[in-house]
Amino acid sequence: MTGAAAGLRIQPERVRELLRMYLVVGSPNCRGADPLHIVEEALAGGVTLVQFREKGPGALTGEARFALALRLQDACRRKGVPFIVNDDVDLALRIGADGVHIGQEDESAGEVRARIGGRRLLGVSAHTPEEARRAVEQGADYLGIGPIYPTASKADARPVQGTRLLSELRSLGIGVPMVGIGGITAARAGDVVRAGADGVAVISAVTGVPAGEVRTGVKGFLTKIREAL
Ligand code: 3NM
Repeated sequence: MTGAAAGLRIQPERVRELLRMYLVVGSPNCRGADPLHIVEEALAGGVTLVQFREKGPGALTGEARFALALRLQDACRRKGVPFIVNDDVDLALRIGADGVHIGQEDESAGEVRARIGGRRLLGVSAHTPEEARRAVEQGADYLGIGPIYPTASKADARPVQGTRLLSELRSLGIGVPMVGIGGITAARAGDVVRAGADGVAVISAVTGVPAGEVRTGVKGFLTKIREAL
């Protein structure tokens, strides 16, 4: 990346704050509830970043998927919370999203960074120190590390790794912003942060509870995260 492009990047300390309580959501995770309602409640509870991940059985496609992305993004904009898109760079650019999150199976981080420019957030899932280093070299703003605990929300999740990789990356001196993901509950959030994560990314602990409990659930997460920082 050129110096000028690097200069546009979101500052790491700001990225760390955005990762504190990171909601990953798509309609298949909402168990029949309106995803917009779940996202609005989660925003009211204080989520700091939202990722649109419309994947898995029953996932919307085409214009319905596009329309849902716009509705959720609009709710996030009203609260000043960044909205990013999983995998689909075309969708992210079409809606003017705040960033993209990619896995190791998707386009390379370098290719995605070139497409989205310096100002948008780029997150990359990493499972080894080598993957972590490569993602950072290619322009990732943050790393997603998981699955920390068993998860039912991702069919092709890698083997559970506990908090080991988070601590290993920190002990190797890799200081990039990182978020833990996979099976994280409020009760476990403190352990994930103490192992070196800047925050936690969750699906089911927020989207899988009754809609009336989402807001207090998110607040409970934030309490545990703040205690552990
Ligand atoms: N990515 P839940 S685990 C989307 O390991 C995702 O990279 C993972 O959902 C990874 O909070 C996961 O319900 C699912 O366990 C997280």
